[in-house]
Amino acid sequence: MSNPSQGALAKLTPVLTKRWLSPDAWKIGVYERLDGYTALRKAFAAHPDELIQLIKDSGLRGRGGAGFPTGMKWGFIPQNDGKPHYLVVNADEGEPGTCKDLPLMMADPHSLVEGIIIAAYAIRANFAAIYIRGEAMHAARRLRNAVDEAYRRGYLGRNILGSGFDLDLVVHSGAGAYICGEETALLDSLEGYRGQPRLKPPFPATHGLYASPTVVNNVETICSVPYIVLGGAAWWKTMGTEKSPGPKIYSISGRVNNPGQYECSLGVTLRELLDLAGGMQDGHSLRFWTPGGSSTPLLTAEHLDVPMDFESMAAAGTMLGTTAVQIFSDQDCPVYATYRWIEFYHHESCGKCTPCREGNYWMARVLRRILSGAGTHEDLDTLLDACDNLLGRSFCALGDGATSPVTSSLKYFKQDYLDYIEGRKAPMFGAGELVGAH
Ligand code: L3W
Ligand code: SF4
Repeated sequence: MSNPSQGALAKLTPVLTKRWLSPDAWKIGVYERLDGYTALRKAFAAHPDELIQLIKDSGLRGRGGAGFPTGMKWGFIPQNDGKPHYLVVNADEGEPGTCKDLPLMMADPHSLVEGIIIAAYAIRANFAAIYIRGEAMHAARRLRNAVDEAYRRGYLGRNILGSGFDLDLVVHSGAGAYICGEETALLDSLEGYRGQPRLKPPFPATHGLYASPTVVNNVETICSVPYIVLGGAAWWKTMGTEKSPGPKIYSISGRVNNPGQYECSLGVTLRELLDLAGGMQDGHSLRFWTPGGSSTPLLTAEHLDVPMDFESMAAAGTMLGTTAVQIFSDQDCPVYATYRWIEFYHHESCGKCTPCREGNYWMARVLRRILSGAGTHEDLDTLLDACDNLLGRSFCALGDGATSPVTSSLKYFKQDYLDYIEGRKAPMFGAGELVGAH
């Protein structure tokens, strides 16, 4: 294992992660001693519109995968419309490889609570909810504890800190469905219905929870807000790139020595992240990787020096996504990895639209046939044809995302597919196991 170089360490920008090494920072007394809830007091001294403008000026972009400008989203909420407004935090972190919101909520739950109060004040919402994935019971318990503490200290409830502003906050656990990370499926689930995506437009900004104006933001997005309030938009923009400003938590998993979360300015490269993560494991060399979860097209060792910001990743033919950097080596098979991801999409497809429901079913079967040594050259065309029928034709982003591993692995690793088809590679499954492909 190699230690990170001084150059790599200098790439760390601990902003959202700065309290992670402080013992008990999740308790409200410790959080307050570490500057907690000072941003809230500063925010209450400002007009809500000034806060929306501040977030616009900071250039903060959504940290859930799409990178939509946060201030613009807040600005969409109609004012003086006589309707209730809602803030919903998407804590349904489920994108394969993504592990940044859960550690953030475990280590520093009050930064989320504080960000929620400020955001709700800015958009004039008196009710907020955190929708957390069902499996994360430990994080839900920690959040509920933080919410109780905040009520007891007067940061939640009626007339918060004498501001005249009221806010109630609930923590709602989902039931473990990936699709409920899609914002409109999440809203349906929160309303008590089966979680399935709604047609967009209208967007949640005008027709969200209970058909009222609603902001849905990712955990990391909302946790960024108190720091921007304290440090200002100009300070925030000293990190990152012109169009992708600020710090970002990159979660690194796979064939590295020190997997984990590394907070760096947007635009850090994979080479620098690998250095921070202690390098590749002994005996492994980089073969392929995801920049932001399995819904973002694979990259290869050619892309070690591409800046990991929204624009540069798009120019490289992929997406920044959730910055879930999954590292695969020369000992990993891109065809098998693709199969496992498609099995995941097939399992998690909500079944509402035909391209995704049927497309993922058939792609999983075809991939398994190839891996069992019974594939044909036509199977590669069938896979691409299925992707053509999914991309842009699915009802929501899950179907689009499922095409990413297939098209990108065929782009970079077609020879691996041919090796199975032409018998140069030993099958992964016996022919009898094909029956299990459903
Ligand atoms: C008002 C308009 N609001 C857009 C809002 C919209 C949403 C945000 C982004 O998918 C991606 C996906 C995953 N008026 C608006 C408007 N908005 N136009 O802006 O919208 P959109 O449609 O670009 O993205 P999305 O549907 O939120 C997110 C990718 O992220 N991803 C993430 C997966 C992560 C999870 C998880 O861990 N829970 O699911 C990874 O790559 O594939 O492409 O708020 O309402 N005119
Ligand atoms: Fe459901 Fe898949 Fe269609 Fe999305 S794309 S609505 S997950 S079936």
